[in-house]
Amino acid sequence: MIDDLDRIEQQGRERIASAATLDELRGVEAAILGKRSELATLKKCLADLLPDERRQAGQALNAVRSRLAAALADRRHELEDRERAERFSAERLDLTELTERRRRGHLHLVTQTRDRLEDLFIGMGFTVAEGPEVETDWYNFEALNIPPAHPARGMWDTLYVEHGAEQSTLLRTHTSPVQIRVLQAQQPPIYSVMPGRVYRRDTPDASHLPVFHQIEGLVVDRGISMAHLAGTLEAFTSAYFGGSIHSRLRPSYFPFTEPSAEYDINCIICEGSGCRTCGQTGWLELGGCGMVHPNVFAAVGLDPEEWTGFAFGFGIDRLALMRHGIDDLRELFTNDVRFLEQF
Ligand code: FA5
Repeated sequence: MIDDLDRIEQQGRERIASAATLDELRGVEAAILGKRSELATLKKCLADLLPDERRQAGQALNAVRSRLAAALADRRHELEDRERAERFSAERLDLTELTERRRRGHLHLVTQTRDRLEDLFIGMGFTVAEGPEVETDWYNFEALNIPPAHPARGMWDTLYVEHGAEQSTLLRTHTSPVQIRVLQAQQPPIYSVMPGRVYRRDTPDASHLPVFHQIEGLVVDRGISMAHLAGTLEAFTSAYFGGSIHSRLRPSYFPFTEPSAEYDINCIICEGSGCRTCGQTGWLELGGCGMVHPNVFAAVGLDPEEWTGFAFGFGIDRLALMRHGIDDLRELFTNDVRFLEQF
């Protein structure tokens, strides 16, 4: 039996050493220490031996069993360490390599333009305010001197939200309702710009999108005149476009300003000769403006005899277009990375 035990231990150690994975090792363990192993069979034979022999053989058998169990445990630790190391190296992420190889993203051109416009107006002494994109009819129209059924409502093809009374809640069609919110929240003097996203049922083309961005401007103080408006727009134009661009104010109509004007610049795509971006006119309309209408002051309880002001609303997307010589607004939102990464 002792010879058998030596052989079993020898063979057992060889099998343990050659197990290459934890799964294989579990198989080896069952084969050398399990119920059907040679050791288990030998243990059953102990009963046939004389008591002295049985004790000796039993001790020898238990010693082999525990040495094999120890060898199994050592090998298990070795294999666990090796498998863990292999898993770590397979899952390893070299972050330094990642930042070198993959280029980092950056802000979208429209966001960059909005930030730039904010900086520019802050530099001119304005503060920045924001308002909600889902608005009530009162803020978007009524408080701006556009009562229900007023023909001027046709200037903004409106998207309504199913909330409250019919047509009482809408996606704001311009940033002008934020003028009202600013006028309600603070006392003049006010020098504020209000950027944000706006919505209209406009069919997309080279210069129109159904979802676009505007930046509203509002100045309310004593003794503000149209000359202040023209001077501010002039200063803005050269700060934003840098000298080479000419602008004009064209008489227009907005219910919330009187007098009103359109602010146009000469189209930089065709340099004034006419193209699809400027609708063959040579000029691109960037915004509306004018002197705040007395009815707007009345809606927020300000005395129009005491306070005067001007307001403007520019299309941020069109400003981005003209500054970077892009000929189609839709390019901004097809999100082709090859296009966007140029800016
Ligand atoms: C307005 O929205 C007025 N609230 C502007 C205003 C504010 C006037 C304060 C007076 C005082 P208008 O609908 O013209 O006006 O739009 C202003 C600008 O938004 C346009 O000149 C244009 O630059 C931009 N814009 C208008 N519609 C679109 C569109 N569908 N896609 C992209 N830009 C647009």
